[in-house]
Amino acid sequence: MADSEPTVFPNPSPPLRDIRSDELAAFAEDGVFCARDLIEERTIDRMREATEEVIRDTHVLGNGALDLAEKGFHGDIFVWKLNDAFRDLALFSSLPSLASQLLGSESVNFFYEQFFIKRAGSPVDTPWHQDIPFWPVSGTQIVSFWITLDSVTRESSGLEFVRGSHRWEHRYQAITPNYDPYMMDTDLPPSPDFAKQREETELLGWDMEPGDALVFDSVVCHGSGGNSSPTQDRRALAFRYAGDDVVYAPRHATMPLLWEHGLQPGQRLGGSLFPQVWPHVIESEISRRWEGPEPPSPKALEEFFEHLKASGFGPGGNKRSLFE
Ligand SMILES: O=C(O)CCC(=O)C(=O)O
Repeated sequence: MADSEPTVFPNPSPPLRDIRSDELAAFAEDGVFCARDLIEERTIDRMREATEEVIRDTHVLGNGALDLAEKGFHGDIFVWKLNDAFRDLALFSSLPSLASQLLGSESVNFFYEQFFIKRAGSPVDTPWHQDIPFWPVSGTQIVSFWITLDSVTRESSGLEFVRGSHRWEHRYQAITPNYDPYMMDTDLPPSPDFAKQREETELLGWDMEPGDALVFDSVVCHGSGGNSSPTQDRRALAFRYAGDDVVYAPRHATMPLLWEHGLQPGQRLGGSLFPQVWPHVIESEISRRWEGPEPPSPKALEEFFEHLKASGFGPGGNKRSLFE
């Protein structure tokens, strides 16, 4: 029998630039910084096209559980499992190398990505929150890159952060832009609305251009208003990476994992849902995805929608999910 050809994955793109020491210091001290000129123009162009395509046709929970399309908001998660532009940015771009510089971790795994689209005039705000209470993981080494595909200001729903809040001990209830009860952990208190406490709170926010990225910790408090620009959409992608200390820690009221992952509680992230991306990808973890799109597990999806319906939140939108 002839030996099968080894699979050749794309070489990761080298970063446009490394993370500077002042940026590393801001990440440690403030929990967030705005990295200028981090992402190549051709990647931004590809992701604009891919995002619009995903909103139209290909969704995991978009156009359903995560959308408020009638209010000009679109969101979705784990799109990398279905769309190749999202996959390539997650696994083969400069982000894994940049994440390794930020996390100081021996290896880095891709955690997941999500997008947040607020069309011009969308009133949908992003309630103040920390990210970690949303997730069925624990650990400190998680970094998010919030990549804007459009020019963004506070008026067009630029994110703001409470400086240094990543060092706070307390945790707040995670609240999604559609106030999804599935994700609300009633054991935790709701977050204050820090935008209403500007006098006594140090908020950080930046006007941004495509190619810039907000880089932030999983505990720092952040939020934004709606997009009050009459003409400018606000399209943003958040790609998240995890280091060595991040383990699977299932809890109630956290983001649903709609693919089989085979992890036991306490186990380091890895495998086909959270593949290693630094210092290199592991063929067995991504070979199935390399063959083509990987839809979510029908059973997990069914359970999720049942749960949503039970809490009064059925999938909406014009189209039903492709996977129902
Ligand atoms: O873009 C948004 O409105 C929310 C982004 C966010 O909260 C996040 O990426 O953690």
